[in-house]
Amino acid sequence: MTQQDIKYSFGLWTTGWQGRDQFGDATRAFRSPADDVRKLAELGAWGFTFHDDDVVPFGSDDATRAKLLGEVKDAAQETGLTIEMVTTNLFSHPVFKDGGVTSNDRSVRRFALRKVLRNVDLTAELGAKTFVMWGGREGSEYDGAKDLHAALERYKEGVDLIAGYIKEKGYDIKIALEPKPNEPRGDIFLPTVGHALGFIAELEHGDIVGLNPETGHEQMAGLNYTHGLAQALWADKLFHIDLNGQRSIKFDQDLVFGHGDLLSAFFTVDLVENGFPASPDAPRYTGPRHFDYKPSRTEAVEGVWDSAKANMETYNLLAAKAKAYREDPEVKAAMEQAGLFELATPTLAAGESVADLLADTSAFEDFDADAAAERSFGFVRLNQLAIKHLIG
Ligand code: 3MF
Ligand code: MG
Ligand code: MG
Ligand code: MG
Repeated sequence: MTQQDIKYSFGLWTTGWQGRDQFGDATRAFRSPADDVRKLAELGAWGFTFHDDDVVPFGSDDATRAKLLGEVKDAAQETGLTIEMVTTNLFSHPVFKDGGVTSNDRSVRRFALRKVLRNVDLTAELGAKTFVMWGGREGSEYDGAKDLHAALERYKEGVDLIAGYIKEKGYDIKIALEPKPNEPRGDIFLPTVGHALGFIAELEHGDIVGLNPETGHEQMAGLNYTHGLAQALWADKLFHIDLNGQRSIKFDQDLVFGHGDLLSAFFTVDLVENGFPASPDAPRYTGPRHFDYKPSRTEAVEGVWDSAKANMETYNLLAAKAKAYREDPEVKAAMEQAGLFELATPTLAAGESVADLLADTSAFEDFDADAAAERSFGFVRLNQLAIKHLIG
């Protein structure tokens, strides 16, 4: 893929964020989502995404809804931008203060499901192929406040109901769950990629349910985003990505991609653009490079667009660096020495059985563990080559 082919998309809630936070009011005026679509197109984006409430304020009547959605659809048509993903806001209105599909209040759960199903219909109508579910309010502050078993049962009931509806309607849509450890809830259910993969395995309709991992969310849990993407790919569940920046374990910063852990961002881009170095047949991510960031509230409108551009520019720069890294013969030799390709060789030979392994004295009885322990893998040299490509 050349840089020109990279498909960038943005959530309308990103550029549209007015800067209201826990401690301060909005620092920017409201702009119409349709105008932001036009501006994103001008900056070179390929697509966009939105929550129902980003475009249609909660509680709007049908005529207002049709009018506002029409404006965004027109802007998409006019600019050629693709609406690639749609998602539901089950977190802003106070009714969702104890969650949507896992609220202790059954009437809220039924309302949440109706809000989601209506949005699934809209997703199909707009031709978007991915439906993200971020359960930001699905969780608790107090362990005694929830029957955790029942909460997971209700989560499963909700996701299976939605996935079952998608199948019943014959929609060409996949669900992508977005893990996050905390914020706004003290603890959010499905806190990490691994938890979400475990959850999907228990679903009835898990075949159309995958993941939308976000850089900062994994990093808020102290985890490695690239490793998370890799495991989602390995499970064939990487349906979508939310790229942004985060500096260590703290509140959700939603910085520009690369403005957090830059070296980690380099390896994220390397994986997404170049795949696994020793596993050419492994699943690859083919979806849009989607940014879910927040233009810092210190910025006026020009800073909003500077930051939107910065996401794409940083990604482009990292893609070029990662390509050069992969093509560098010195890197290839260092990878060889590091045993990267050796790891792709199955541990048992083709047709070899456990009995054969047990009978192989060279594997154990005669194995010189001390000699093997002397191997220097050269990981530091390999990493330094990555650094040289990144900042050289
Ligand atoms: C919050 C998020 C969400 C999700 C969105 C679904 C508001 O930290 O990341 O953004 O990405 O709800 O796409
Ligand atoms: Mg987020
Ligand atoms: Mg975030
Ligand atoms: Mg996100």
